[in-house]
Amino acid sequence: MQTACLSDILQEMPARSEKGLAARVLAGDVKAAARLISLIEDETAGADALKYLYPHTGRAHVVGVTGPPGAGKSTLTDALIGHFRQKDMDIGVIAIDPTSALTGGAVLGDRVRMQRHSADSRVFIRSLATRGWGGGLARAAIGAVHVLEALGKAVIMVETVGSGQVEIDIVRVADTTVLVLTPGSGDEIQQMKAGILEAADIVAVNKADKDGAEQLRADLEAVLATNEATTGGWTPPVLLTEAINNKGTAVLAGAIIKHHEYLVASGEISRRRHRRAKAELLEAITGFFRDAVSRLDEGDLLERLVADLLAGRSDPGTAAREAAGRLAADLSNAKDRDKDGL
Ligand SMILES: Nc1nc2c(ncn2[C@@H]2O[C@H](COP(=O)(O)OP(=O)(O)OP(=O)(O)O)[C@@H](O)[C@H]2O)c(=O)[nH]1
Ligand SMILES: [Mg+2]
Repeated sequence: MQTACLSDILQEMPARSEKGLAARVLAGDVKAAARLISLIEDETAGADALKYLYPHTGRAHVVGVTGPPGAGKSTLTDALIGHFRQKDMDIGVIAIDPTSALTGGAVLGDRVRMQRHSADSRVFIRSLATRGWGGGLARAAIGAVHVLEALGKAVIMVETVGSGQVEIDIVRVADTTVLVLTPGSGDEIQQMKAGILEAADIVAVNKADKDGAEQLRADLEAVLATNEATTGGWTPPVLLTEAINNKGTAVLAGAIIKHHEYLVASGEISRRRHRRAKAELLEAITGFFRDAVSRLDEGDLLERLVADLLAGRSDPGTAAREAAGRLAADLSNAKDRDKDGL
């Protein structure tokens, strides 16, 4: 009994400090934001702080910048920061690379390429490396976006390396998705047709200083023209850029702002926010169950059910129903604890 009380107290402690952290983020404290993103990244905590921040989110324009490795996403993002800063906008950047947790290399590259703005207090740049792909990464990315929204950023850019599902997950977070391609990637257009290209609101053909940029633009425009019906009133522009020479980047920045205006005027922004909230909710629900399932192994229930199976006293379906009943009870207890804590 005593240990249970102690563990309850220990559980409540981070909740209290996270409320303080949330208050500091809302007051514009950059260090608190960085600390909170670290908590979310480590998946150790942070959920409580997000609870306090959530009512203050949803005002930023979230821009996803995605594309194959080395396409120039970071260099382009760096140029875009410059243009948005000229319009006096506060900027947040989250650079995500699912492989960087292993190599550490790309994160360093992103930092170096965006360091031009590191001294600007109104630009917040953060690399995010999480252990897993898929759900965990998407959850951390959405969490980090919320922190920067609460911090008061007007534009939040999320850079992700194109890699199938992760990329699609991140696209669901963004209001505007910029796909960065380079000459030489023409063969991939057919493959992309079914996936990421359909999610692109703006396509940047970067490294336009190289051969084949015009051809790639023509090919992409041809493909995108056939997608028009699915994109409503917006046909994704295909823009030539040379990020290293800062060419075409002002036009790209303009297109991003124009797309936001289109989203607001057409009401499409509400549909996208609805989609985002739904994806986030489903992810949170899945997280609840995943955590609860992993805790099953801690008690003796699972072993007893396995013993029943082996002894022929039960079958997997019946045993699973019993385990699910226990999970439901656990979740409902957790809910009661939350209520008491408020
Ligand atoms: N020739 C040429 N090189 C460019 C251009 N833009 C970027 N680069 C170079 O391409 C390389 C990759 O640029 P990054 O901005 O790091 O590309 P990235 O897409 O962020 O790369 P990852 O995050 O590693 O996937 C760097 O060496 C850049 O200098 C461009 O317009 N033309
Ligand atoms: Mg990069």
